[in-house]
Amino acid sequence: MPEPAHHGSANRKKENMDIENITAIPDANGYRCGFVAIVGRPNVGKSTLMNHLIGQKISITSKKAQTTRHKVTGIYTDDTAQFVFVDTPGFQTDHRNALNDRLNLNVTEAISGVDVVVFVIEAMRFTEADRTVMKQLPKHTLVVLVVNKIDKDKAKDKLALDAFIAGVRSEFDFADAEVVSAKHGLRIANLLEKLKPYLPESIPMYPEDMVTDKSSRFLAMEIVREKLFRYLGEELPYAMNVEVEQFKEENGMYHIYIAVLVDKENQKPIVIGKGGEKLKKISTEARLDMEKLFDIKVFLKVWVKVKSGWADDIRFLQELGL
Ligand SMILES: Nc1nc2c(ncn2[C@@H]2O[C@H](COP(=O)(O)OP(=O)(O)OP(=O)(O)O)[C@@H](O)[C@H]2O)c(=O)[nH]1
Ligand SMILES: [Mg+2]
Repeated sequence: MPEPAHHGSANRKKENMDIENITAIPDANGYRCGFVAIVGRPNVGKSTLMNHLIGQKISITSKKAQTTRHKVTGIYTDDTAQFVFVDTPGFQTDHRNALNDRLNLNVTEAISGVDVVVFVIEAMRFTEADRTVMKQLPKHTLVVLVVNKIDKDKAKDKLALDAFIAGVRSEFDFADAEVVSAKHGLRIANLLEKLKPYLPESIPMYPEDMVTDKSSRFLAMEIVREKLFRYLGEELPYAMNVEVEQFKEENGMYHIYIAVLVDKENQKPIVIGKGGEKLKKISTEARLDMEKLFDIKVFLKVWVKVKSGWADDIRFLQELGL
C-alpha cells in the first residue's frame, strides 16, 4: 500500500477533502500544471534549487557529491500554475557499480515523460562530467539551461559569464537559459516564470497544500542521511545507508526508529564517535529538523548496524526502493 504523502505541516489532515474539491473543477481555464525534471552532474546544486523553488526543505543537500539517492518530487502551487519538480540523483560518470548504474537508471526514468527538463550547471565551470550528462539529455523534450551559483566570485564578471553561457548554449539546443543562485534564493521567481509556459494547460494534479509525494517516513530517513553527510564529512563510509525500522504516531508525537547501515564492523565507530558523541549530535539535529518539518514532537532513536557488500547487491538495493 502506498504511504501517505507529506503535506504542508499546517494542513496534514486535509488531503481527502482537497482531492474532492479538485476533481470538481470543470476545466483548466488557463491554469497550467506539469512536470519539471531537474538534472545535472553531482553537486551542482539541484536539490538546493528544488528546495528554493518550492519554498520548503524536502530534498537533502551537502558539500559531498552523490547526496541525493532517490528521486524526490517537490510541488509548488500558486494561483496560475502547479509545478511538479523531480529532483534526481547527480548523474554518475565515473566508478561503475550496481549502485551508480541504478542511480543513473533512476535519472533516465525521471526524465522520460516530463514536460520540461532543467539542466543545472555551475557558473564558470563546465566539466567533462557536465558534458557527458548533456549528451544524454532527451532530444524530444525541451531543456532549459540553469546556470547556478552566480553568487560566487568567479561569476561576478558579467561579460565573462555571458560568454560562458553562450559557449554552453553552442553545444546543445536549449529552449532557454536562466541564471540563479539557489543557495541565496536569487532569481528563483524569474526561473519559475520562465518555466511556466512549458507546462501544459491543465487543472492541478495535486492538492494545493501538498509539497511532496514522499511520505513522512521517507523524509525522516533523508533527514538522518543529511546529518550523517554533514557530521561525517570525509570520513563518511561510501557504502552507507539508512533504514526506517519503525515509524508510528502515539500520544500526539511521532516515534521514529532508524538504523544506519554500514558495510564493515570497523566503520561503526566512525559513525558513533567517541563516547557516542557524533551519533548523539546527528540524532539531535535530525530530530529538530523533523519537528520543524512535521510540526509535531518527535522521539527519535538512531543506531548503527553492519550489512556487508550492499552497494553491489541489486536485490538489496531494490528492497531499499532504489
Ligand atoms: N555558493 C553557492 N553554493 C551552492 C549554491 N547552490 C548549491 N550550493 C552548494 O553546493 C553544494 C551541493 O548542493 P546540492 O544541492 O546538494 O547539490 P546536488 O546537485 O543536489 O548534488 P547531488 O545530489 O549529490 O547530485 C552544497 O554545499 C550547496 O550548499 C549556490 O547557488 N551558490
Ligand atoms: Mg541532490
